[in-house]
Amino acid sequence: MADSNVSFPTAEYCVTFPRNFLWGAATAAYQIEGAWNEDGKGESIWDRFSHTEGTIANADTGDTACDHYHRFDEDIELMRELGIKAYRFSISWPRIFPDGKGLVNLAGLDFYSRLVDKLLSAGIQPFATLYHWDLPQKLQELGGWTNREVSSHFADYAAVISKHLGDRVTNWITINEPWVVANLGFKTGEHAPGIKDEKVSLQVAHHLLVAHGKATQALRADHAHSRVGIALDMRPTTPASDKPEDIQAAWKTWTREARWYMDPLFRAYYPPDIWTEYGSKVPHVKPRDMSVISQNLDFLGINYYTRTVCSEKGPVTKVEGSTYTEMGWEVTPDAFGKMLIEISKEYNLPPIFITENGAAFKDIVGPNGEIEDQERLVYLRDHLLQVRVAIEDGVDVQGYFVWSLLDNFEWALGYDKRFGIIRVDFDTLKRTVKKSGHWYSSVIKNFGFATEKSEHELIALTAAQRNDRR
Ligand code: IFM
Repeated sequence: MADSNVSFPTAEYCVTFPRNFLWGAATAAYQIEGAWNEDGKGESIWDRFSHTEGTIANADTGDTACDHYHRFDEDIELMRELGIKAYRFSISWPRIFPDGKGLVNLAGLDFYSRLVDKLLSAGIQPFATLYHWDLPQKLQELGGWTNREVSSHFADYAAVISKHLGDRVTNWITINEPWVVANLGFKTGEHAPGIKDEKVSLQVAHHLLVAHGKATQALRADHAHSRVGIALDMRPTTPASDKPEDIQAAWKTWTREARWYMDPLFRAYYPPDIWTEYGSKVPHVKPRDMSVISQNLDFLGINYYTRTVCSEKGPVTKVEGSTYTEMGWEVTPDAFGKMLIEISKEYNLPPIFITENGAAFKDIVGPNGEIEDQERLVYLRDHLLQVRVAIEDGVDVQGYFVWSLLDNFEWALGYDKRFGIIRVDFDTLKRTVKKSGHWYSSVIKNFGFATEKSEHELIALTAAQRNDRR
């Protein structure tokens, strides 16, 4: 790999992380693998959805994506060269069970077995996610997540995966972003399977939590040393003003999106205030469900991208003076650090991994093919700084996974939104490490990074960090 061409600002401060902090990168099966119908894989709801006209920008599909299925050796080699210590990937359920249940597809298991072996031989710890949204289409035909039975099929799938990979994989994430699955898949319909019904979405959210609980038990059954967590997308909310109505709007949004999952997982109940407000839309909960959902976790995965500013009239989409990513998401690192500190005080949490954090920006390819994605670099740096601040404040953050290793299929938005620290040319499938990737590599090697002496950063730095002066 070519030498890093990262130039640092004139450094006044060095932000250093604990030596055992785990530096990772994340992806998901449907977004990168391609090979949608190869080697016995079944159809997923995302195959079906993306093959349906009018669902995805530019009519993009995940049919080929980054072709990681055939190029995983190259991708792992790139990670090894960058010094990445952990890789969070997801397993495609229909690659293992083409019908969602019943017969196992050995070729699918073999793919993930080879992937894990290759990771371990490169010195990279695998973090496997069992569900990153690609439900087998055959299960959708039985009602998908609206059908409680699917949570039992998920546990059976978890057991098979644990049996075959549990000798080599220790860290598991059951479900990625249940709020997104329930809301974009079943309330707004922007995601597969494209249903628009709030009551249904609340039942789906409950079934996802039950599925998480059952899968946790299944993963631990064969391998007592398994470490299990869930990845929650968390958008802290800020009231648009001091008006009580705006403050209440912010609290309600936070409750619907975050506490609706945090409370069942860590307190064994749904938030009573919003439960009452949902009225007849609340999910049907069976007597033992809350104890299945709330069993101890080994870690909490947090996916963070932005905050939401709330007013009584709804979310504020443009905040004066703020910068925004290509997703239209406000860049808000301070809200990240603050949220980590606040939730750690509010809940009795296990260790935290930042299981996703990153940004989509337009990449400009230079004359020699280089990608100077300074905006992404700054985004990552400022968010990592907040992770460090939270650690200093006593929050037990043990690792960080950049989203994403590769540019990939950004769901309903197709390939236009690039999140990778490695560029993928979707015509040739050539990979090129971006400036942010070289920078991240240097962070890993140096256990931290130099930062400019800006007022913003100085305010953020805690007293102890200030003593880390070079
Ligand atoms: O690409 C997604 C990922 O699949 C889940 N978390 C958010 C990312 C960016 O939108």
